[in-house]
Amino acid sequence: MSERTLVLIKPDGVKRGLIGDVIARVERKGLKVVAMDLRTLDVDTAKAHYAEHSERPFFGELVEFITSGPLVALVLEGPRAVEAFRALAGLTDPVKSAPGTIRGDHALEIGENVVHGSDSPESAAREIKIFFPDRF
Ligand code: IDP
Repeated sequence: MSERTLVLIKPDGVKRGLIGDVIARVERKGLKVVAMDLRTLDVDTAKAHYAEHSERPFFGELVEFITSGPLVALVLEGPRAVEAFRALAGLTDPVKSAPGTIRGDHALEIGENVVHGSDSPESAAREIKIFFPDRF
């Protein structure tokens, strides 16, 4: 059974030239890229994407960061794609993330952890609708 997940290569990842590295890991794993777009988010889209964090103290910072420059939005497809990409990404805190994961290899700060991946198939469906409203 195939599943879809929404992945973002966040502005820090794009700025640091990590688009190719992230996509190479995804493809090496066997996940398929079925949509891809480089864009800079407006504040409303960023707030909608991170709505579940709206009451958190770091929400303002999060929205400011994710709108700070171009990001790459991807839809990946494959068996257990949500879980498969989260395993590639590593933990939210890059310092606690194992070497060999995207965050474990490339980041030190929670706020600048290179990638986003949906945390459940339900979140994936919601997030894919935000980023690619007409595609799926
Ligand atoms: P996830 O991206 O690993 O699913 P979430 O808990 O959904 O992690 O948090 C969303 C994003 O918010 C994280 O990727 C991280 O960049 C940022 N974030 C989470 N906790 C903090 C924090 O305590 N300070 C600053 N940013 C945070």
